[in-house]
Amino acid sequence: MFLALHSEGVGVEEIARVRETHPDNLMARYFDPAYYEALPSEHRRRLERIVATGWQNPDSIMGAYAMHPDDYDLFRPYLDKLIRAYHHIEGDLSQVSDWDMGGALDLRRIDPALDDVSMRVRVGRNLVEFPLPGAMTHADRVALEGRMVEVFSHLVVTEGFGGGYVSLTPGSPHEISPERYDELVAQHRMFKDMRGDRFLSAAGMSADWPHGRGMYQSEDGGFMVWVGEEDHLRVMAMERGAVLGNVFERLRAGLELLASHGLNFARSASYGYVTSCPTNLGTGMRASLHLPLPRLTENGTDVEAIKPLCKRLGLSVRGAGGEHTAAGEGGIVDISPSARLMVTEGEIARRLYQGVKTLWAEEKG
Ligand code: CIR
Repeated sequence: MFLALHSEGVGVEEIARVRETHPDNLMARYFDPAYYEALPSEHRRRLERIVATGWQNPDSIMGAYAMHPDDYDLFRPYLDKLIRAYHHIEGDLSQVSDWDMGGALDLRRIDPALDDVSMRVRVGRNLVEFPLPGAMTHADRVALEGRMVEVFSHLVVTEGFGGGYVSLTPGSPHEISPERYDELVAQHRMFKDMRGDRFLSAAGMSADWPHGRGMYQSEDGGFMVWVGEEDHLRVMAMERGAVLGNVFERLRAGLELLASHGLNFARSASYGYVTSCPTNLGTGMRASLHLPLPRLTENGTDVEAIKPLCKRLGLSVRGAGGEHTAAGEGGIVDISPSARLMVTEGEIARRLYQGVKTLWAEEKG
């Protein structure tokens, strides 16, 4: 086990083996034993924890999770290689935040029939004052939740928000029953038991489950904040309708409100918002919507069929039920712009709109 990495050098051999067997594992591909050996021992210990998920799960595509907000600076000579390879970035790297979408992005302008589309935008955010979830202690997790309960008490009395917070922490005044939790998971509103995810678990992110975990939900259910999952916060807005810009705007306003109550989100000039997983760096954003494409997906039986076209459009596509699922009834697929880094929030919104336009034209033939 890598956990026995307190003796010098253990683990390096494991990583070399993974590099041979799994060349797509970016952690292993770029791991440089000379760089690792040259680090002060305290930093070697820190790096070992970052890469543990990747050699314990050789089929990882990234294989690393940051443990502290400053890891991306401290281990830049190594992590920068993984980040650039994953995000396909050469040359200067900088990230600015800009939510300007250049319009309302009303899907009815593409087709009046697109008036009841399920749209969801989420971002990962982490607070500067805590270690990232993989390195949090039980006390950190409880303290983070306590901090957020205080912030949510303001949202609950803010017009346009309202709602309430539910907790999984045993004994919390906000604790919900296991049945209610299962219901929220089934509705895709609450996150699954993290212990079921071997990638997160190897990184220590499922530790102390279910302590410090919970969710805020607005009165109308359109704005939510997950606490204590892969990032300290997963902030999201969702809506059924036609105006894509409204969902982005709601999320932006919600983030601003959270910040106005003293939350300080970790950021890096090069990599934007700091997230546990290097794949989410930049905007930390995943913006998706459900689009019925029965013709292009052979009545929903073949999501693979549209992958090449989606790739050309810079979109990721998956079944409506999540990764590795078939398309839903009527050929409904989930599409989202793939880029997170070196792209603005507004540009992600425009790419999603443009993607719908192109796919819809193809579908209608
Ligand atoms: C991996 O490296 O494969 C996992 N830690 C998950 C990476 C992020 N997931 C994704 O892009 N679907």
